[in-house]
Amino acid sequence: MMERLTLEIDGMSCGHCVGAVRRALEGIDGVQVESVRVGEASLQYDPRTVTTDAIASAIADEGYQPRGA
Ligand SMILES: [Cu+2]
Repeated sequence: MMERLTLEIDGMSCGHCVGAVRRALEGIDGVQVESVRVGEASLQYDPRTVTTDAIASAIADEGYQPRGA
């Protein structure tokens, strides 16, 4: 069963940021990206495979600051 998650993300400003966040999310097992735009990402994830903390960490590793995870 997939769960939905929408993250607000600080520090994104342009298409490069959108691409970086999308690539980071697409690289996580158990994550299905729905949409990424400046300041926000929506996705579905499998809680048996991945935690919201791991998802937030992957975004933080790219240099952006997720909120609400
Ligand atoms: Cu940018």
